[in-house]
Amino acid sequence: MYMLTFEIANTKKKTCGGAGGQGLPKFGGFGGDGGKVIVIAKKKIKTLKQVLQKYPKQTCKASTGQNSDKFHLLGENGADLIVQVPVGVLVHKPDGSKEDLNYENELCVIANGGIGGNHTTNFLGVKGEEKLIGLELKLLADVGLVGFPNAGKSTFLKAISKAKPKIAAYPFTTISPQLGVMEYEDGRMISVADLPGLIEGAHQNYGMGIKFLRHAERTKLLLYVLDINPFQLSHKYPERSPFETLLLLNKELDEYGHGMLEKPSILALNKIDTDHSGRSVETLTDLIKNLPASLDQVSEDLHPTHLVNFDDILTMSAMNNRGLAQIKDRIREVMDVHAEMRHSEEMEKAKALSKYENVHKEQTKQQLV
Ligand SMILES: Nc1nc2c(ncn2[C@@H]2O[C@H](COP(=O)(O)OP(=O)(O)OP(=O)(O)O)[C@@H](O)[C@H]2O)c(=O)[nH]1
Ligand SMILES: [Mg+2]
Repeated sequence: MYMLTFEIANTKKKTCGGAGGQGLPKFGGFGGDGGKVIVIAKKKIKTLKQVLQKYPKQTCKASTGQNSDKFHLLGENGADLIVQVPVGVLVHKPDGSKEDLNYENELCVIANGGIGGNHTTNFLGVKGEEKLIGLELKLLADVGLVGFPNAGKSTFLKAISKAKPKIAAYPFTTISPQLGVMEYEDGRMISVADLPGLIEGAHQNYGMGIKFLRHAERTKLLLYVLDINPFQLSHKYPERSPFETLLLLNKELDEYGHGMLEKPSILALNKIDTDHSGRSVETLTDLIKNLPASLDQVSEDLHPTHLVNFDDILTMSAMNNRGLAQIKDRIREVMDVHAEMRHSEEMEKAKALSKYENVHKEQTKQQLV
């Protein structure tokens, strides 16, 4: 027999797999093995609440292996306990490792059942493993907001949706992802996830933004929010120019991997209301547009290995609602262009595959003739 507990948000739950069935020493009969506990991703399951509803009891059991008896010397194996979870679940395992279930039918065996009684176990059924797991559903938002602390991500979310995130003039105001929905005049809706700020060294586990980046993995577009003013996290950190901050952000996302830099992306230069002469925005935009040549303006340790290639660079004052309509429109356009491109690529692949299959069929036919 084995057990697993899963923790969903703040809910804890235990489930048990089956024990191995008893053997029958007199006739050398083997007990069946206990069932496994398996977690499988299914599109039809939308929320973790559904998982909880399916398993309302504190403890759920998978089947025990059948005992061996005179008429069935080989006891049947116990049925597996198959826990269906939404696609995008992250399974936290007891050893601290995590497993992503990002696709339909992707599964993960949590623990094996106990083996059925046989000569090696004195014909006694063995207990299965006991496991404690956590299930976490990664957010599914269309757009992810990434940026350093204090850049104005939450201010942007508040301005473009009905969400009411906390906003304050100190870093790490947002400590957990926040969701909002942008509505367009024609009824189209695009969801936006505001994520806790990233800091330099985030990929080495500094700060807490990195652990929330997984919520950006499934987004279709990243909106980089950058304060056009210099940023200094604390006296322990050097003051960074906005250009340096952008490069550091790029570097952190690059180190994180998971295709972050390949995602469609827009850069929003925020707080333009503080740039009275307009010169800061101009200088910064020039530096960004002149990448990679402009890298020689900053020290080498700030150079990202791969540079992000923005679909667009726009300016805004999230606080004063300036530039937001344009950003909203561009988000939609860029998302649609990329969706169209992905669609055409898939069609091309499907076409190439069917051509290959036809040629292959033709060749096989000729060989048979
Ligand atoms: N002047 C000006 N201030 C802004 C603007 N946008 C945001 N702010 C201010 O910047 C500060 C930080 O804003 P937040 O929206 O909390 O920043 P954040 O990026 O969510 O920060 P974290 O949650 O710490 O990652 C707040 O004091 C905001 O009022 C802007 O367009 N102009
Ligand atoms: Mg915030």
